[in-house]
Amino acid sequence: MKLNKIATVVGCSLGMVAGSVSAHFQMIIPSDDMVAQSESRNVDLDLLFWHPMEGIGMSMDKPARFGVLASGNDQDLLSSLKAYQKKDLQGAEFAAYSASYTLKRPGDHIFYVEPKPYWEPAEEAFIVHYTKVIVNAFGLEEGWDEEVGLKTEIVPLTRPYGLWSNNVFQGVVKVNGQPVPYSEVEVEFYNDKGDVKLPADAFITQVIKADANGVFTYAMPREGWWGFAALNEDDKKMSHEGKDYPVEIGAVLWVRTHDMK
Ligand SMILES: [Cu+2]
Repeated sequence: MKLNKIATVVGCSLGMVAGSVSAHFQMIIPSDDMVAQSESRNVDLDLLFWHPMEGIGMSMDKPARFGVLASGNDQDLLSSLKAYQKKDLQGAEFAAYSASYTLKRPGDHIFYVEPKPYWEPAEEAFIVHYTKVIVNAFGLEEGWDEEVGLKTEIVPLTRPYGLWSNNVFQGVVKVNGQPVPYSEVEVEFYNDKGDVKLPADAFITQVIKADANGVFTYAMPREGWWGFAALNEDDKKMSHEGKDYPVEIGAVLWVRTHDMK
């Protein structure tokens, strides 16, 4: 536990050297984003707290909530989580979680996680990233635009699977169910193989803003997993060692693009 905490601080100071202290992303990466009738019904989910483009790991605690919304049913999956150690691109190990889920019915499955508040010493703030990913089961394209009802949430306006590289993706940023005008959205590619060359630090995290209706737009330039993190400050503060600090609430959504071959 203590070692993990030290490793976390080291991980984030590395991020600071690279100039991207804020680019933490909660992640839920499924083994498949579209499961056909002919495929295995099993989906493996990887839960990480990471700097996805730089491949810098951080350790995460067991989440406060983890579940799936499908066909109008909200199912608690917290007890299915298994802790494991995930190696980052530098070869350091960090606490992560995985889960396995068997798809039973056709339709869209919205997997979501609410992590425990993470104290970030470098920012003197708590971070809570409410994170979603959508898996389509057996071709029935229904449910991807449902709201889970998280404190903050990106609701997709573009169907979040079956996306080509270079497609434009749009979503609306909500806090307490209401769109947030001009909300800041950070975008990162999950550079899991470490093969993306970064000409300057500004390429690590793309920064965009939602419009007056809370709608953001981004075109994803290559195949793989892309994370969108809409960041806002909670109206409540949290206490750390007797002092109150701000809480960054992030609405994170992961989508996968595929190259046209
Ligand atoms: Cu970090």
